Amino acid sequence: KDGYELWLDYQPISNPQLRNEVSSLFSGVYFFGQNPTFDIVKKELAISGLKLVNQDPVFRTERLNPTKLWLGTREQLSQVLGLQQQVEIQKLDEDGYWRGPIDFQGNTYYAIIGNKPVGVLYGVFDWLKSIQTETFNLKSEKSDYPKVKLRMLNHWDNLDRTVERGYAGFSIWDWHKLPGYIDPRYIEYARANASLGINAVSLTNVNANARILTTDFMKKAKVLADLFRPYGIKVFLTARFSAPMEIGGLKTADPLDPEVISFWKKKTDEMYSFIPDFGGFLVKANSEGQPGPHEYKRTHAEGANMLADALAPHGGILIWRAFVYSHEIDEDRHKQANLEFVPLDGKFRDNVIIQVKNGAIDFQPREPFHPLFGAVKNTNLGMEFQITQEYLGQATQLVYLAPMWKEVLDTKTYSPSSNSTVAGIVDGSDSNQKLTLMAGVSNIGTDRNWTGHLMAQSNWFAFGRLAWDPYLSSEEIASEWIKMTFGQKPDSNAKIKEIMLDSHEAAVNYMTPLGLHHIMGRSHHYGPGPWVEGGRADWTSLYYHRADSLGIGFDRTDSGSNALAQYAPEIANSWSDPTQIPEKYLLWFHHLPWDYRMKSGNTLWNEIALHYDQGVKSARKMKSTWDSLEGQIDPERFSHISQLLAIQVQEAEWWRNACLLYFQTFSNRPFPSEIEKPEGDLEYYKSLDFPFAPGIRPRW
Ligand code: BDP
Repeated sequence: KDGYELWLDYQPISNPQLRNEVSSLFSGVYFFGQNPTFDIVKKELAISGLKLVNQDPVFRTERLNPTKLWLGTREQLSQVLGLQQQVEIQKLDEDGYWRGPIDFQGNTYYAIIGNKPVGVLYGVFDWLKSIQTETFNLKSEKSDYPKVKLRMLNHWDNLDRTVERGYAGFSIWDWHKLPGYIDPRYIEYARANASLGINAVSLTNVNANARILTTDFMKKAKVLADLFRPYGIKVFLTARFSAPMEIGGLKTADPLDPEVISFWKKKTDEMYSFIPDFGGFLVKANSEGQPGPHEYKRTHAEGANMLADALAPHGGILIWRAFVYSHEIDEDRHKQANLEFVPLDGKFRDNVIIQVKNGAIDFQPREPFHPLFGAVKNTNLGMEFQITQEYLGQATQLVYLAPMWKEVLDTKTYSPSSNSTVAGIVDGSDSNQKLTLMAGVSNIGTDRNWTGHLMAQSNWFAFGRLAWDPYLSSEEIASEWIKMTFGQKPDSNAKIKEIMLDSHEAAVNYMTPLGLHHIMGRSHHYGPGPWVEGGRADWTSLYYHRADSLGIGFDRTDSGSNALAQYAPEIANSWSDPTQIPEKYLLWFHHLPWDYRMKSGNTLWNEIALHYDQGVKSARKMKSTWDSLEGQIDPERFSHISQLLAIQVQEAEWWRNACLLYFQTFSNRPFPSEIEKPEGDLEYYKSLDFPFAPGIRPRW
């Protein structure tokens, strides 16, 4: 067991009643129509039938008895469904499904019905999941539909197969061998995504290479789009704003220049000639050196709308990232996206989505939600999470990210209405936006187990589940994943779940407790680097922690950068008060004295130290809990995870020791007595060098 099968490693059912029921359903399968998606469903039934109940499905050509399992769209089944039921199913949106028993002419059939073929595929995956998790009930009905329209993976994959911030090997897109060679992984990848309801993928890095828009590369992308289509997955590509100059021979990329407009129109038309259902472009502009409309004194809206207009006749979507900040602007980086985008609210075309990271800085272990959520009211906003663990231990650490994402999704924004939450804005229920998006920066690569750390598969899974339904709990998602990955073993599963649910808080504690942020090693972001200084200020740690002899933290209240004013008054007011702000965000918004009294009664210095130490203790507990499972988990996966947890414990100690020794040079206070003495001194930790840390941007 090396993890290649992901959560689709259908393990034999032991429960005899369930086995009989499932066997019986597999013994008579009838499809009410034919299409490429149903061919995929058939394949999935063949794989799962054999593995779950050791039986090949029997596909019948006659609809009536002895068929048992009926599959089709609502329209295809209209003759056997009551009117009321058809209406109910229709309400489930275009990607929704219904499954349950249907009585027809004296017999009962089990039916899986979608509004479209892909709904049937989603319904079948959900049904198979209910079998894997032993929750299937032959007699009960279940219906579901995705709350978010575009459920999307963003690959940061370069055309040379390196992956920016990738920790699981190289890119799975073998551009060199495409279009001629189809790697079987492409299919496994599509299958895994479809099993979660992921319906869009952007194949290339946001730090884009214009070459992807050349005819040769369009032919390559077409092969992937054709493969993914029956799985309900649309392909997007990243568009480099300067492409008109790089591959179009123009002297400018000014979005208002007629030749530039015509370049993009022609390129887009050409793209659609290869991929008729092409999703659209994803653009990073005027951010971290990427070209954009500002070079021509044009706004983000002018840049985005020009591309959106090229896509609109084909039904395409333009996704424009809000991750913009510049060190030339003397303004807290936290504020820059709102300063740019709030004045443009309402100026973007209907087919534009602004893709906003979950927090205003950059995928930190814990960030308060991005203030664009709630501040912008007439623009489509999409969420961008990072599945790859750039700032969260990369591929050596087990950090289950659902609790972090949920914390953001569940937060109240108090705007547009007093009950609004981030999830409600993202899924449109609070914002009324029709075009909704949740994107996740992928953690997938060529490693056999796809994600480097086997447990990081749970983050791909959790992202997909939350994009489908942002109101699911981290715990239920973990339970599903564990059962589907490790099988039905109540004792060990409870322990794995405990490890997963503790892991995010553990990492926050040993990396960036109490609102500290961006204190990782320079450029690779691996390990601690609170001392990083020099060069561009907003890429140093000192810019963010602001430790000095008086205290620590970034003052973002009205006595400081006043970033807090970008939130609704309910938040700004209470978070401006250090006694009211949740302590987990304290130093994000406040610079406080080392002897500041925390709610626990400890001084701030002692509290910081105890949080770091608690992080180490939690990591050790995760390791010992895992090790107690020896013999209950297959040896290959047991050892893989056990070894990585040993590294995680060392890294947690390293983080604690390095950060505390460094901050102590400012606080000038002793460690609380219970803290272990660090192994090395500060100079030792500062001297550590990682020239080959994975996932580094080649040019940084
Ligand atoms: C940062 C990464 C950088 C990405 C950038 C982005 O360090 O590699 O290019 O985000 O999101 O987190 O564009």
